[in-house]
Amino acid sequence: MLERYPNLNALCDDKSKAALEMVGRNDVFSFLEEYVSLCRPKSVFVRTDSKEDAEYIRKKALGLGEEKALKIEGHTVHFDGIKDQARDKANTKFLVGPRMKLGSSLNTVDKQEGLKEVKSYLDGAMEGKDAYVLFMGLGPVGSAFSLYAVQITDSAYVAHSEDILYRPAFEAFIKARPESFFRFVHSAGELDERMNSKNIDKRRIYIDLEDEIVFSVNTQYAGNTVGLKKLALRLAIARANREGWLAEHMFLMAVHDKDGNKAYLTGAYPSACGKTSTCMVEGERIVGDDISYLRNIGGVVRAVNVERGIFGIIRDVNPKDDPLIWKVLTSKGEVIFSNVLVCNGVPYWQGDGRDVPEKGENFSGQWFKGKKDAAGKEIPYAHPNARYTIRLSALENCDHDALEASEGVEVSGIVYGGRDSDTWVPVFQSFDWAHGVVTIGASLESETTAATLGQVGVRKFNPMANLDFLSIPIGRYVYNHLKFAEELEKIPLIFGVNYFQKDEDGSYLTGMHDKRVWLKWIVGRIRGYFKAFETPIGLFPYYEDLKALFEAVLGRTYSKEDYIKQFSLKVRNNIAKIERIERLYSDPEAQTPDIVFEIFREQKRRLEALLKEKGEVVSPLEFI
Ligand code: SPV
Ligand code: MN
Repeated sequence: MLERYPNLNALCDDKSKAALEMVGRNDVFSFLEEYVSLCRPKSVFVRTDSKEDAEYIRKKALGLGEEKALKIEGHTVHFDGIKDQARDKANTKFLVGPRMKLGSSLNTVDKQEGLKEVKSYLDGAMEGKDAYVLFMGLGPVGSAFSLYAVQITDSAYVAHSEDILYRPAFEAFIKARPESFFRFVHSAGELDERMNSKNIDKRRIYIDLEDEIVFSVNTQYAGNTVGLKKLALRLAIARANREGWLAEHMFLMAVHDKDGNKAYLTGAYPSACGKTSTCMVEGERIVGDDISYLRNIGGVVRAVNVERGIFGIIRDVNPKDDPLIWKVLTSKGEVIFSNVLVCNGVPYWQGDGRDVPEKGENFSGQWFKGKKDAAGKEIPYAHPNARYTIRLSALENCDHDALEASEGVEVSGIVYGGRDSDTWVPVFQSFDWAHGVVTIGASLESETTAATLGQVGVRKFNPMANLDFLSIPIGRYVYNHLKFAEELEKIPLIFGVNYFQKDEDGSYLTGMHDKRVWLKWIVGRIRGYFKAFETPIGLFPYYEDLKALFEAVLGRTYSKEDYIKQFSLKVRNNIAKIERIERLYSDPEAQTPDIVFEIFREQKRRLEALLKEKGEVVSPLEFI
C-alpha cells in the first residue's frame, strides 16, 4: 500500500515502513505524503508506542543539541530562541473560507491566502533534518472521550515533549479506527548555530478547522508547536461545538470533603492566575492542570484530563511553596527544563529561593550578570516564562485512578479564577448554572502575564480562560455552555475565586495558602453542609464557616476584620465590570444569545439598587 506514496516510502526505513503498513490508512498516508513532499526531510521516523521508540527520540534531542543533559539523571534543558519565548497570538490565525464567520474577536486569515503563505514557509523547511511521525491520543485512549492525532515534526524536542505530556496511541489508533483525526504539521524551519528557529519574522501558526489540521512553522516554543496542547484545543472546541460537549482550558482535581471523600472540580484560570497552584494544593489530589474535556454521560458531567503531563511555569517554584513539584524537579526522572539558567549542569530559575549564579547558559546564549539585549535592556538570568515538562505520574499527589479512568470522573463543581485587585471577592457561588456561566465564567478577567507576548500587567477579558483558543464565535461558545446543562440531571455548582484582591496600600488581601480554605468551602457547598447568603453578584460564605475552616485547614485564626475587608462588595466596580463585558458580546457576529444580556441586565439592576441604598462598598454583614 505504501508504494503508492513514493516520497513517504522512500524516506522511511524498514521499521517505519512496517509501522505504517500496520496503520494501513490512505488518509494517513496521503496526509504524510503531501507534507513530506513539501517539507522534504532527509528521513521519516514513525514512532510506535514502544519504549525503544520513545528512547530513540529522547536520544535524538540530545544528539542534535535540541536538549542538553543536566547533572541529575533524566533531566535535560531546552532553549527556545530569544524571540520565541511564548505563544505568538498575533501570528496564530484561523484559515477561513468564504462561508465561515467567526466574529471580530478571533484572528483570521483568508484560507487560500493563508495556506499559500504557510506552505511557502514549509517548502523545504525540513531539509537536512529527520522528521518524526507521532500517533497520539487526547484523553485516556480507547474511551468515549478519546480523540486521536497524527503529528509530523522536525523537532526531536517537540516529539519528546509530546511523549511526556500525552498518551502514545499508535496501537489505539489502529484499534479504534477513528473516522477522523487531528493533523499537525510542525517545522522549526531553518536553525541557527544554537539550534533555534532563525526566521522568527516568518513564524506562523495557522489553523484549518474544516480539515482539522494545524500548521506551525519557524517556532519551537511548546505552546506554538506541541500539537496536542493548544493547537488541538482549538480544533477540539470546534469539534465539541458540533457534537455538544465542552473542550475547556481547565484543571481537574479532587478535593476531600470532611469525611475524606473526593469531590472533583474543574477550574479555568487564565495563565499565571493560580491555576496550577490551586490543583496542586496540599492535602488534595491533582488529575490535570491545563485541559479537560467535559461530557454529559448518563445525565451527569464527567471529565477527563486530556494530557498526562504538565508543561508548567517554573518561576516561583520553590521548596516551601511547591514541595511536591520541587521534589520532582530535583529527583531522578524525566524532566525537560526550558529557558532556565544552567550553571555547571544545574538549572536555576526566578523565585527558586537560591543564590543567582554569576554566569551560565540561558535563552540568550552564554549569560553573565548585566548582559544586555540588542535594545540595551538587561537580560534576566532565566526567562519569566521558563517552564518544566514532567509526567503527572511523577507527582506524589497525582490521582492516578482518575487520570486513567476511561469513563472520566464526575464533576461536582466548576471554579473560575479571575485576577483583579478591586472587583471580585475571594470566593463566591453563582445562583445557578446560567448565572454562573454568564456572570462568572463568561466575565472572567485577568492581568496579562509573561506566558503570552506583549505588555505585562494589563487587565484583559478572558471568558472561561479560553479566549486565546476559541475557534467559534464567542457568544456561540457561551451558548454551548448554557445548552450543555439543559439535558443534565445533576448540574455542577459554579464558583468564582480571586486570589489577587489588594488593599489600598497595594498589598494582597489574602494569603498564598488561603485557596485551600476557599476549596474546602466550595466542597462544603457541594455537599450541602455550609449555608451561604445572597448578594447581587451571588452567594457569599458566612464568617463562622470560614473561621472554622481557617482553623482546621491552616491552623490560623481568621479575624472578622479580614473577612469584612475581603468580602465587602465593591458595588460600583462590579457595575463597571458588567458594562465592560456586555460590550464585548454585542458584536452581531459573536452570536450571543439574548439570555446573556438579560442576565447582565438583572445583575446590574440588583447592583444599582444596592448602590442607591447602601453606597459604593457594602460590608458582608449588611446582607445577613
Ligand atoms: C498557557 O499559557 O495557558 C499554558 C502554556 O498552559 S502554553 O503551552 O503556552 O499554552
Ligand atoms: Mn494553559
